[in-house]
Amino acid sequence: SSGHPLVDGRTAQSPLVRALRAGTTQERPESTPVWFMRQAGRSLPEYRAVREGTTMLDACLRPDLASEITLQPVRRHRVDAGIFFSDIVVPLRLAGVEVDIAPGVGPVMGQAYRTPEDVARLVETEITPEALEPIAEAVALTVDELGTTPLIGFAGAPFTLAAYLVEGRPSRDHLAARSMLRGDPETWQRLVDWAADLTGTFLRAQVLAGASAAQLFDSWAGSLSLADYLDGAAGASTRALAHVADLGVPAVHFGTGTGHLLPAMRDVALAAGVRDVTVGVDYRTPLDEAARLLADTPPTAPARPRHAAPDGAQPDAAGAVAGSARTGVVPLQGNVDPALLTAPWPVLEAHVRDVLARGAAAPGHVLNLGHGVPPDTDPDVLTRVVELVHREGRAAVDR
Ligand code: 1CP
Repeated sequence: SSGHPLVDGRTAQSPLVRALRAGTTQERPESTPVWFMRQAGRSLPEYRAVREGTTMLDACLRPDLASEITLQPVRRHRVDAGIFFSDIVVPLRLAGVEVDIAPGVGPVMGQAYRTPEDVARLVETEITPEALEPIAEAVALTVDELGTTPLIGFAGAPFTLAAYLVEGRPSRDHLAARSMLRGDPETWQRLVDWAADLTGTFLRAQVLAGASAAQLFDSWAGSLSLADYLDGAAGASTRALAHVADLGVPAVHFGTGTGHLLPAMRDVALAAGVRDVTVGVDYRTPLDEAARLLADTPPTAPARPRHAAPDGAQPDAAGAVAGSARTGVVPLQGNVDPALLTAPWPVLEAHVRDVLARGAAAPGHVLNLGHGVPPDTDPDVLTRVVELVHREGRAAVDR
């Protein structure tokens, strides 16, 4: 293999990349692509076996392990994409910030960053190019193995990262973070701008090393009102995505509980100069309703692509973006309810068919869960969902 898989054409015709580009090409792939957030991890016995004796963050920084864990669900389920095995707090660790992932809990910081002085010290840290080497090496190993299957690189959005930093650990309502956002907007802005560059650097390293798409996870953005999102999170997320906009990869912007934020999340990515924007939708908002919400709230600023198409696939990219900007509807990713993975198969099957039917309302659809795979999921159920989607997606196109 040589060069970047998207640029040298290896992944450009994959169902995933074509679905993510369908907003500008207006061409759906013949079968609906499917992958699962948190497809690697505790639901897989082979994951538990290779992770044994290694902490989560150490596993993320060992290229052989990170690559193997990324490939496991692709081999097992035949999903249409790998998602790089890492975590949204890895760039913090790479910058030397004290952070651990506590089993069964999630990211725990060495301290909570709550005062202007805390934040002033934090923003002095940065990622050196050498610190990114294990990430680039793991991605390169992985895309060599994946061949024509695209790898999705990802990073946490500044708000979600800042929520962990200010709270110091996982929280439900993110009260301390929201208090800083409104109570000390200057310190807050310093924090999220720093987080944007940190997480953007991490994402860019993955794309440069061979990821064919980028996903920004703003998992906790749903705890913000639209006004707080626009004032305290959107600008920093645009700043993060601007780190990859010139590279020409499609981007997915995902959050949970974000029914009220979907148009704003689309606009954040368009404002960064990302040409192919997909919005990730959680299980609470049916996809046809999400498409309607996006259509009813067209982008506020005209989309202006900053770059040429990397593979010459879209000669009329600027005009196509203007088209999608006019209607406001972009491809959607989602949104099978993870709770139904443990329901009787006929219930899950009917739900997946319903999600596929509603996904037809968007110019492109990537089937996924509305949030991550729960750790107690039977992996055979996931394989069965992949088989169903591939069968049904094809039939839907044939109709
Ligand atoms: O020991 C273990 O097995 C740790 C469990 C685990 C795993 C497998 C954590 C801790 N992170 C991960 C990997 C991970 N994290 C991936 C891997 C790739 C894949 O999807 O297969 C990804 C994409 C993430 C991203 C991530 N980490 C997010 C965004 C996605 C989401 O689920 O919303 C968030 C919020 C985190 C923080 C985090 N890391 C780990 C946990 C349990 C959490 C959530 C904690 C909380 O509830 O606040």
